[in-house]
Amino acid sequence: MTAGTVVVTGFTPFGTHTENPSADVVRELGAAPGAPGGARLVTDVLPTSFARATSRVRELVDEHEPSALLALGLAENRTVLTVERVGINLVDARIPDVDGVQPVDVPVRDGGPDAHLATIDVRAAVAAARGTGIEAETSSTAGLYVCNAVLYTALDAARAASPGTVAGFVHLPPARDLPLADAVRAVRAIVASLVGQPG
Ligand code: PCA
Repeated sequence: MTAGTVVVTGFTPFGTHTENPSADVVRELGAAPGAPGGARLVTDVLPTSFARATSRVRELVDEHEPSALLALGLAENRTVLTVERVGINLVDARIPDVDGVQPVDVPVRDGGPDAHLATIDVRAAVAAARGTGIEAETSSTAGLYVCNAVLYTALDAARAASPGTVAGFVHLPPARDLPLADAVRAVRAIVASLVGQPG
């Protein structure tokens, strides 16, 4: 079996942030020669917009039918890399998104299941990140903002349109807690773990 296509996404800055390490990691991954684990890598930086990020994720799944989709985002209040276990069908935005939209207590998808468990091997992803020498943990909440909406939507889209696709989400702490080079190495190792190959 070949490693197939892996889609890795980051997010634009949002709120008061002028940078988003998830976009920086995605740009570095896309620019580096040799995709992790021999996969065909597709990278994209999503706008931190509920409407545009979720529709783009659906397009990426439909267009590439990837073997794996890994979305990355910034968790401003965490100090270590976390691999999310679940996306839930609820939005409660504490700040407006980049389109100025601030949904409160609405579903990600009307009528969708309450939650989707991540379909990547979460423990293997944590182990892969730790194997590069950094701290990493599982997380049981991706929040109720755009990151959770993207994880839920990726899992929802994969289930409907591309059942061979596993999907998951990694929250990165701010760069002061995880320098860019370390984050890139850890994410490369996670991507390699998704396709069952050494990094
Ligand atoms: N973090 C936000 C949205 C975009 C990002 O990088 C979140 O955790 O929902």
